[in-house]
Amino acid sequence: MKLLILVALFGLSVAQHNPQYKHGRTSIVHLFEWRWADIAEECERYLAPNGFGGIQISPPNDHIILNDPWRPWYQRYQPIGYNLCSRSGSEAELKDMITRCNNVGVNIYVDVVINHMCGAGGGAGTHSSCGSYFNANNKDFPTVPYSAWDFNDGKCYTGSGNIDNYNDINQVRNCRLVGLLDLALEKDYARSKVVDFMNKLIDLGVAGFRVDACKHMWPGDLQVMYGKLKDLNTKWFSSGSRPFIYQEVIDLGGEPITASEYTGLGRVTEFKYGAKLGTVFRKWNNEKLRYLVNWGEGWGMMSSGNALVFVDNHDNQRGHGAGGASILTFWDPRLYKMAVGFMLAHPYGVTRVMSSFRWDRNFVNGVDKNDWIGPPSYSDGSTKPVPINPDSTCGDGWVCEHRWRQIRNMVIFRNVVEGQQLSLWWDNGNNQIAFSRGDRGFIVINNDDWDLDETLNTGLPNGTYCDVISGQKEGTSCTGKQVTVGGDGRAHFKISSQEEDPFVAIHINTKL
Ligand code: AAO
Repeated sequence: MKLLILVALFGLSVAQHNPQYKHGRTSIVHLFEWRWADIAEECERYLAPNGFGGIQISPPNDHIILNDPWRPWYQRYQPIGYNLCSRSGSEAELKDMITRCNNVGVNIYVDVVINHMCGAGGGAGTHSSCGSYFNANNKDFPTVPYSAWDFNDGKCYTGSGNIDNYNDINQVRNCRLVGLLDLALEKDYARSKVVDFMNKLIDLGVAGFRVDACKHMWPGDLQVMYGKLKDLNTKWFSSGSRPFIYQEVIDLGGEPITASEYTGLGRVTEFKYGAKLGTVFRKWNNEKLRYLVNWGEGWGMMSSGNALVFVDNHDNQRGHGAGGASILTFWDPRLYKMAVGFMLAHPYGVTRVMSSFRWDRNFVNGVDKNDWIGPPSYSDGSTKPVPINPDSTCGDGWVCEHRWRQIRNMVIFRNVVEGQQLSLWWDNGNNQIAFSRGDRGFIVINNDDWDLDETLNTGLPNGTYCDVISGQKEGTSCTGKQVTVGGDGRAHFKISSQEEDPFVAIHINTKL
């Protein structure tokens, strides 16, 4: 009996680590600030045909509207209530999007902001995305409803009421993160409101949640709330499927709160991944690609089964959150494509690809004064649609990294090699590396300042393969480089250090 209970508990906790992907897909794309109507289209016309597993969407609930600065992206991290009208669209549009994406096998993961409501200085009025009245001065959020009872201030002992010291666990969890009104989630009432909100989304068909600011919530409170979540909607998921949970905890070391306090509850965002990978690809601190031979746990990261990984996210691509200057983004496209390619080829973690919008950066003493700028918008503040150009890139300031050939093709590569061991590692002792994923895929990267010219064991069956970085297989022909693998599994690779993309990737589905 005891054993049965243990198995049941273990099964439950493991289930919350499972992305519940459909059709053997393996990656999430964060469509940061996209409108629901555009996401629905993108699922049908692009994400499903190209094997994307799911989408992280921006917070869908009622949020503050700010004028100073004008409509910053981060207003969506200041909830006013849990009604589902946001900068990305109405509840009807959200529902239509979730349905259409599920129907083509693409999961939706919702970024949920449950630690807090708007900033203490948010004022009073109806300046919210649903147009609902609130009063931040007396902590009145009538649509939930929350009142002063539901907030933590009585338990915070800093003079400012804010988190002043990350070395004090109580401050981090009971005080206000950058002045945001901090919910008292040890109370059944507040918990029930959060659970109702998340369960409503589950009913609509979402597959799970990116839980914002988990460092600032007590793991025990989260455990109770996660335990009250419904199973996923059986219209699209097999019965008994638990919602996927990945928690935002920034743990770069050096603070008393660690990611490991949360890994029993679900996955955790591994922030060391992008910070260290950026350092390696930039060759800072004498780092070399060859050191990636034991990438993952060997680099002091959490175990693969607990990790949600990414090269950059919506915060650290613009100097918010953490990670620092090493973070690679679309602003450094050549290194970025290589780093994302490496991430998608490597078996560690559940992978998330970023899809951004461009903004006018304005660096003053190394700090971007325009880090607040919101998505491409009309003068009334409403978000612009994502137009698709004839060459399949996006217009109007939408970067769409997920549509870059090199990145999209590596998302497919990851699906093809799923479950295969990393093997046949090769390096030149410096910044040229290669490895296979069993007998299904092989990648070679040259980040040295000289050419790579090597014959390597690929582990693949003999034949001619099409490189998915310089081009791809189209019908029976190849628009990129061709690689000939002999009966002994060996193939010759030549990658000039001057190439636009100095890496090559082949997999069994690109055999010509
Ligand atoms: C806005 C304004 C504020 C204003 C506030 C209220 O910018 O000036 O006071 O409204 O009116 C986003 C924006 C915020 C914005 C907020 C609300 O980023 O600028 O505030 O919406 O609109 C911490 C949290 C982490 C959080 C991150 C930004 O732990 O959870 O800050 N990320 C999430 C979201 C994010 C969002 C929120 C949370 C809030 O992804 O988009 O904020 O919903 C240390 C700690 C980290 C801490 C960072 C940053 O990191 O470890 O936990 O993250 O500091 O404060 C080295 C260290 C590293 C350290 C880092 C930075 O790298 O190794 O550990 O330095 O010091």
